[in-house]
Amino acid sequence: MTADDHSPAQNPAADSAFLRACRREPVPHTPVWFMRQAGRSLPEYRRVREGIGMLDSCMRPDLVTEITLQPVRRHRVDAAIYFSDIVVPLKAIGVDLDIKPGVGPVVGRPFRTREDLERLRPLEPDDVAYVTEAVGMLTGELGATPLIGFAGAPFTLASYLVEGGPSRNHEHTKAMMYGAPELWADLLDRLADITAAFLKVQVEAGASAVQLFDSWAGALAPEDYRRSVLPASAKVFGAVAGYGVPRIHFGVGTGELLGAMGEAGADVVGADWRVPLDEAARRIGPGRAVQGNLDPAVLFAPREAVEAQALRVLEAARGLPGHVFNLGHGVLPDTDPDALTRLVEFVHERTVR
Ligand code: 1CP
Repeated sequence: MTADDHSPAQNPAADSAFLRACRREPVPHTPVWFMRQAGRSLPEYRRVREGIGMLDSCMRPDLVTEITLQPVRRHRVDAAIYFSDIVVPLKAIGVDLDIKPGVGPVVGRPFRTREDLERLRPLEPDDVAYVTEAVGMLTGELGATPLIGFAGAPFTLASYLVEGGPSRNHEHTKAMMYGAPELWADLLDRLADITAAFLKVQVEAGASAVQLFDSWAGALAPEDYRRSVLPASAKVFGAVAGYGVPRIHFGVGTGELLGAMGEAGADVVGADWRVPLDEAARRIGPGRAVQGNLDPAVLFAPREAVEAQALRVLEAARGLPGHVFNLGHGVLPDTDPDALTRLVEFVHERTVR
């Protein structure tokens, strides 16, 4: 698809509340979707995944389509997010990794030296033909509901590759960033190209927006983020700028980084629950919409408490020229699905214009 294919005449989702909010246009109601809405808490998800490995399920367009649609059917969210994982493009170019149940991505041989970079070849669309097929099936089914494509940001992907798996302190990653800055820059640059190629596949197949997950960027001091990470993320956003689809940038614990993240080139910047949205918008700067930011743990409280906290988010966002309601991080696995459905209804009812 080209930029023209994403025009209102070509894309039935172009006039949706979600895309309008991303473009900072007036909306009929505040749009809402949830990070990690696909999978996680839904019994119908567990049923279709039974006996099928996570990465295997990401390569089956029929399963991807079904799992992506499940939360749209059940919760009536304003956008679908493509069911996949941030390590799928790395697997697709032959990196020896797996997603272990209850753990997350685990890399066979962690990346520590220059020779390791040779294991990162460019991503070609044919490497992920199943993505093109699944996005095509999905846009047909979704009609006026937009589909969000996504990828992991270079820093967050690098953390999995260098540590070899999930990490609390990112110590090997930071050791490379501080101790071997040229190797680090080359690693992030390669990851930026792979990430950009992966997002392009999704947009060209019909995704209406993209989100770059830099989940672990909040582990960095602002100066280090600016010098050692921002250039690679900016390269990704630049590479997909020409399609005219909204680009969303998100990380956890990024209160001190929001200004820098706002400069990386996204149209929408997400914030977690630690910063009120009005303050987040001030830090992000003008010309960007904001996404967020209900604490996902709030959903474990009684309905009245969830609604009170959701209202706090809506109050903080009042008057901002573009707000996409979301959680401040992904849906927690034990969340009651009905609490999510009720929250979607509540946000819609409270914000009807
Ligand atoms: O949003 C959705 O519903 C689509 C599905 C999706 C997304 C957007 C999955 C499925 N993964 C992701 C992104 C992702 N994966 C991120 C960024 C978002 C975030 O911060 O939550 C990250 C950091 C990962 C890495 C990952 N994959 C983890 C986290 C591990 C850690 O470091 O703490 C885990 C547990 C996975 C596995 C995974 N990804 C997705 C699912 C459904 C699962 C569980 C797989 C299983 O065992 O069945």
